Amino acid sequence: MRIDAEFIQSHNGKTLSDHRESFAYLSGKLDRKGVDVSGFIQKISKFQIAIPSWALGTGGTRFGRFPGGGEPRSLEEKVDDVGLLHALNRASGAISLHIPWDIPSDVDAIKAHAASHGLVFDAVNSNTFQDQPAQAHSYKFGSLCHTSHAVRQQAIDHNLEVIRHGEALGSKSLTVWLADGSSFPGQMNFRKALQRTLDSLKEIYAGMPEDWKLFVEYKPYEPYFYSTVIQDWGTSHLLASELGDRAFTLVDLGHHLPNTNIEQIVATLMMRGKLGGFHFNDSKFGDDDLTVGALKPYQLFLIFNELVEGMEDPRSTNPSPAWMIDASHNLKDPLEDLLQSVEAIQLAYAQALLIDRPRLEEARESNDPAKAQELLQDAHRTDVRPLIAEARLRAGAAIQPIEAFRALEVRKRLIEERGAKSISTGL
Ligand SMILES: [Mn+2]
Repeated sequence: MRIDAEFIQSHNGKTLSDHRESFAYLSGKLDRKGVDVSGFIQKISKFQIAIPSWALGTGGTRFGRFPGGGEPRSLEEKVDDVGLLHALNRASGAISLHIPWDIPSDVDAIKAHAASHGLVFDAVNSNTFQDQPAQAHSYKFGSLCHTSHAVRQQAIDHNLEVIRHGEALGSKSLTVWLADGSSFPGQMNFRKALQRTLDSLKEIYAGMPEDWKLFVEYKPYEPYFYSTVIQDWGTSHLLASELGDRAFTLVDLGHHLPNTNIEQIVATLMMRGKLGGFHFNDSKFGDDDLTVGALKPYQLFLIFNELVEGMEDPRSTNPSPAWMIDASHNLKDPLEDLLQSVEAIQLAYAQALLIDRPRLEEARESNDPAKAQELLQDAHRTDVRPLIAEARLRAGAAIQPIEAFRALEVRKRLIEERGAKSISTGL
């Protein structure tokens, strides 16, 4: 199904006067503070967040999965779902595919299909964390780090194949996340495993087109529980630095031990010009993959404070990072969850844009932590929702995406179209 512009317009009509009132109040306030409100809204509109193909179905835990029905049954339908989101918010104009789950049977057709929704293909993701039915060797004891050359070669070849699929689709980057690790002390020779991983990544890097980037993701534990080969940002940064200029670290918010200062990691990577990509989600305990901003919106804001500082600094050598949601939806409708996630990202970004940077720098230089906190929290406590809604309105999207999604009974219609038992590939 598709959402037509007329429906969105008429739905917007219901809340338009309310919206106008709150937008006028906020923009008047910001005007008086010297904020260029129009430029601000343009920045928000430009900020596009990729949706991963695996987040469109109901996620599971290791104990069970409770699908809600109407899940996309094919790559075409996954593109359709991202198209629905993009029609509602005009902020999710890219889809990130996972190979082998999403190998297109007809590349030109799927490209045209995506373009008809206004979508492009973001980073492609390889999978060496599961064995596929026709596969010669098992990844039970690792992939790029494996003790056996044949297993490593199979994993390298898979990544090269993913690059070829991505090239055909117009992607410009490959994200590598490895499950490689160990569950028992003594099981793995750390030095050899890391060296073999670096050597394997070198072959993948050499197989990338000149204009491609390689993103190296890290994670401290899970699925193995004693060690992971790429455990933290330092290890990822080491690998990316050894690989070359087109290799970068990718930060996934859920891939940190509790209380890690992620914003400081972001700042460090941006200082080095090595922050390549970002996976958004939220968590209480570990890699919980919850809705962005559901638990720690202030932390998300502090992270965006560093991102904005890095992005707006004219001396920064860091390329614009690739933004993606990486979450799993066990309880909510995946599409509603994604709409909430995109909005949470936009809110944190907008609040970070509002920080009075010259005054913040002044407070820092004069060692005034109370003033610095006042300035940060003044931005964070500003209700910027009318600005995000205005950005959507100007782009032809819904003032209230979830309300529109529900008014149109999207899920009911998807279930009618695809069935109550349709299951999407995913995590
Ligand atoms: Mn991730």
